[in-house]
Amino acid sequence: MTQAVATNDRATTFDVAAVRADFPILARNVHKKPLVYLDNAASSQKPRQVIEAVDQYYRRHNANVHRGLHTLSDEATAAYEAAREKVRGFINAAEIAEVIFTKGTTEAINLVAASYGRAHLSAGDEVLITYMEHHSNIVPWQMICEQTGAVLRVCPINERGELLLDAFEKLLSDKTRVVAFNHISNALGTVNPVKKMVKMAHAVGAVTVVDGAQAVPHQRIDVRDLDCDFYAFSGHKMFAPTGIGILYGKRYLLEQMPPYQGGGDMIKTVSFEKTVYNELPSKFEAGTPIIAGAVGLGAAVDYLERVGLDAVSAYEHSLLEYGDQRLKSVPGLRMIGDAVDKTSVFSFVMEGAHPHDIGTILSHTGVAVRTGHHCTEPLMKFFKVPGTVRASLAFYNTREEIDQLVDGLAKVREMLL
Ligand code: 7TS
Repeated sequence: MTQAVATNDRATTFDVAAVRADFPILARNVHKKPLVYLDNAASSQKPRQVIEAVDQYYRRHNANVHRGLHTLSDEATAAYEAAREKVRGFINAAEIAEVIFTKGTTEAINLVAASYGRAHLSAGDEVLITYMEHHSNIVPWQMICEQTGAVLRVCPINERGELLLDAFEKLLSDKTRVVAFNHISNALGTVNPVKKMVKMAHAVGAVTVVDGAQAVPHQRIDVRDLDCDFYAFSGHKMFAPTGIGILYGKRYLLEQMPPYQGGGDMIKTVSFEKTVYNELPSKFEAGTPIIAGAVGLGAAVDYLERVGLDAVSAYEHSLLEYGDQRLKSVPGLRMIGDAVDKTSVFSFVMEGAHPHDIGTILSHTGVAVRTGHHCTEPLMKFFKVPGTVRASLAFYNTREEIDQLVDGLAKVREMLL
């Protein structure tokens, strides 16, 4: 099953059989059929290197961090901080002070909305988001707007599922304080021109919050090159455990921001009269952190660095082109989201078949997809659909698996139409 993928600009070969062998779950059967896992945008599978790193941590090093003077606590602290340094290098942040561990993308965005928002927004200010945001990049901004009197603005999109950049520019003004948008849409696969949008937002003095949940597993991220002010992502979508994620923020902004939560670790000294907060990044990490999760995230970063994100992107692009062509030949299938710059997601509806029924039939053929609104209800309304069927790729997927999806859809037609 080894496939050699030659890319246009680099003679990269990508050994998909070798990477698949690292993911134990891919060997299992579902409904007596080999699992075809195409729900990677919801959560990715974990390579044995990540599973073993977490296992080793609990077997050999488990203790609380930053506290004990004993060996295990020192080892746990070293492992936790080593993971932070790995993530720093992975996204090319300038320093570890700018890398905050969170529970995931949702918590990272809530942290910025609550902390930066409360400190900097007031009545009449504006927060600009887009039509294609995940609920976790809509609701926290609605909440803070409600509390501060700021106004939420929404950048429209076209029928292909691309942002209208002219409208984006018109919506920016000296009232805009925050611009929050995703790097890649989870429901459409649209890749947004982040660097350009950051530049436009900065031109009116706004800070930028980029939701990178769907970008980090698929392409190399350089936060300094993007020049974004904040960048949020989740470990579990990039082959690491659930419950761990990252908020990157520029130091000068994080320094101005009040803590998000109070408690242990985020303080230097506490008295009933006055508490002095800790330095970055601890200021934003109250309480016992997700230590094993961070260790797992560090192992996932090592894994991705070893496989190589450029090779991953090139391989996934060839899968996307193959799948696009195959799926568009399925009678009655309408692709939702057809952006020129697109990655890793096929979102579609089929005439005469409800997405949930399609998902159920596919599951019985061993194919796992997600169906529904994908936490993007306003986007579904825009496309006038109740939801879609979404097949989302990772680098361990193959052309044969896409063929199985297409065969499954033939079965759907047989059974429902
Ligand atoms: N932002 C985007 C673009 C996402 O795709 C998701 C999760 C989140 C934020 C929230 O991430 P979390 O890890 O904090 O939950 N997206 C999906 C999905 O598409 N299907 O299930 C979860």
